[in-house]
Amino acid sequence: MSSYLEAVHDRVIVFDGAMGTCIQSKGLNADDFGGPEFEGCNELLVVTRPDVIAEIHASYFEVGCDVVETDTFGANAVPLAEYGIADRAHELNLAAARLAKEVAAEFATPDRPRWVAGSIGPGTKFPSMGGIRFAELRDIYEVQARGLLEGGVDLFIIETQFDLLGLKAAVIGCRRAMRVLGREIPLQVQVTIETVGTMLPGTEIGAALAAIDPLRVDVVGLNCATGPAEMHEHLRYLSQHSRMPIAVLPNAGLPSVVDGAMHYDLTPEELADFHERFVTELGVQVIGGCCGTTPEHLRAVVERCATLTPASRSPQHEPGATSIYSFVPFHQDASFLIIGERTNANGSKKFREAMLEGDWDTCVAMARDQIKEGAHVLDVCVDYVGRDGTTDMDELARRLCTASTAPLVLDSTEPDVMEAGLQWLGGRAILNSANLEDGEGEGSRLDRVFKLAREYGAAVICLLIDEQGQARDVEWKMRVAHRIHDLAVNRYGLEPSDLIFDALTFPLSTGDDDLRRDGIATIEAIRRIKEELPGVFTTLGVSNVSFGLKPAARHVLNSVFLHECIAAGLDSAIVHAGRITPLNKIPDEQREVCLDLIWDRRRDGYDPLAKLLEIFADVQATTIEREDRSGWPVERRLSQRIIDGDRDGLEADLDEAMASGLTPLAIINDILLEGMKVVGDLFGSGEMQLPFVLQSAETMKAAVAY
Ligand code: THG
Repeated sequence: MSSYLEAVHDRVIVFDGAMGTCIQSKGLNADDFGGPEFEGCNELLVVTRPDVIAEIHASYFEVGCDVVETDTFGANAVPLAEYGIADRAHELNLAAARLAKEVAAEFATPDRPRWVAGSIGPGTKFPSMGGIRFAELRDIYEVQARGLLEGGVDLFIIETQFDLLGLKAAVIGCRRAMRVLGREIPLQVQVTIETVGTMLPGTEIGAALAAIDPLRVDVVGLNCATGPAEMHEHLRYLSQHSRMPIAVLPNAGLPSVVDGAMHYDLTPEELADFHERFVTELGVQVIGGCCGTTPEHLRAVVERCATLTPASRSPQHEPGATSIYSFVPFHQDASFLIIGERTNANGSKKFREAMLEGDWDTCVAMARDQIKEGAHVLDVCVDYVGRDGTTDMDELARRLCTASTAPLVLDSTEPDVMEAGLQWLGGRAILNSANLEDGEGEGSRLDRVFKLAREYGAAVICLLIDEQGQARDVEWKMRVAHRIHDLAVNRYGLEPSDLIFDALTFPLSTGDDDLRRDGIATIEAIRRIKEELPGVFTTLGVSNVSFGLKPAARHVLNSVFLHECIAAGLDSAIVHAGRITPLNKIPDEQREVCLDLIWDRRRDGYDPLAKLLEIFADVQATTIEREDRSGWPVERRLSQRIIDGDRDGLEADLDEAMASGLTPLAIINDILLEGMKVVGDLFGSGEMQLPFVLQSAETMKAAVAY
């Protein structure tokens, strides 16, 4: 283990305070930056005024800080390009790291080491919003990380991250740099929670933790945006749930503007008060300061906190998936994890046709409808013969990464298609699926999917298929399950809770004698997987069981089969959420016949399958209607459209309003703007996230244009 991580486990570690606001207080001029065109580019100072930066580092070591951060927060090609010096990223990181290491060497003694953290900021582009592509950003971070590593930094601090996708690009970029240079150092990752209580796109702390945990970084934490008071609740969450040590580097309070300049009010003693509580009550192990904190702040923090003993924690790690908004645990207390099946080019004609036409709005609307119907997670499959799946996945995932509040299951036979999706998802996705169809060698499907899962921090659905095909009986299913589990854990370093086993079922609807007992084998396998492989989860594509039957019979058989599987321990299922019927709503006769079919209770003169077909001979499927708004006054329909961001049919409603005598201006001012006001309130109170506000704004724009 690195000496830094050993120290983190032994005692409280104190980082330095602000770099940026300290530089500002030095009153530097254009010449100090190397010319007026470079003024404000703090990262250049490591070559133009290394004395100033060295002095700041020294001022923090002098007051007793253990770690200083390099002056490289914005030293990657994206922010540097704003000064026309993107090509100097490597040079500046190398110089900054060497400079900080020289200062650290002056202070370090054999029993008092001092460390240098290579600072990696978020840059100025937002990959989740399409401002820059994941792969480009990852490669840019790799260059920065190589410079820092070559300059000798002791750890990376990926900080002030407001977009989980950018954070992931930074982590993967650092890992690639470490692999190339053959030197492993710890990764400390810190996100920024705004005063509204989420990260900038609306990311909750639980979502951030669930995305970061499977990246297997060494320390997780918070910095910037607010003072320590506003961080308390988020730190409490980390304290209760994070398996990693926790870092907190707050600003010196919320900034205010005094005489046209940012001003931070928190005094050194106040900062020390907060840190003392964070350490002794929440078990925080790494502390320091961000904007507005000075050596005087850190002196007080060191004096008060350096010798404290952090409270001991017993964090409850919860396995799950996450969108960039909120966390969904795999284990659902009162339900099963509902995976929506409709966003599938093979499983829905409507979805397939929309995809083939490039009608992505319809694809996205189908995703959102499933969430309204109760899906917790969405299965997304674009596989279609003759299409380039990576392009289709790219188009779809770039939209769903912000438009879907639910996390995604990337369903494809092609690992490249999965990766095209992963490159848009800042949260934690599930890969569907790995199996042993083509063995376990290098480059096999299982090998590629498990490597993607490790690199991007995804979970994996594992199908019980081996070189001989889909496992039919229980013993075969269990052999495959154990084999995949052992490979995942021992060879790929995945954890049991990263794995979701799919025991697979053949249709019970064919009448084929060979398949009659397949439902039983599936249920028994679910029970044994939960028993023999502790920590793993289970899932099932339930609708497969009823292929070929008419819709009404399918809904009932699917619902009854799902119920039997859940009773055996099934954690999740891929279903049409709106079509699952609770058992008590299914008439007894239908339920009994489905149970007889599932458990293969044929008797002389009684075949449950024949009986099922007979019962449903003239039953039509009931469809669940969308809320009927036709009775609403047109004013109410229009303002609701703005709130929902629903453009489908907008023009007809506008025509109707104008025909009723309302002027366009009155419609805008009295109806549409009322809707926007509601949107504003929902956003302000945190109930609506930014991308949905944008949808509403787009609808508003379309209405005004019309
Ligand atoms: N296990 C795992 N993944 C899977 C499956 C599985 N992914 C795909 C599939 N099986 C689960 N998804 C579906 C999606 C739709 C249907 C069945 C399974 C379905 N669709 C209707 C039909 O085809 O009749 C609706 C058609 C329409 O609306 O056009 O039944 O087992 N891991």
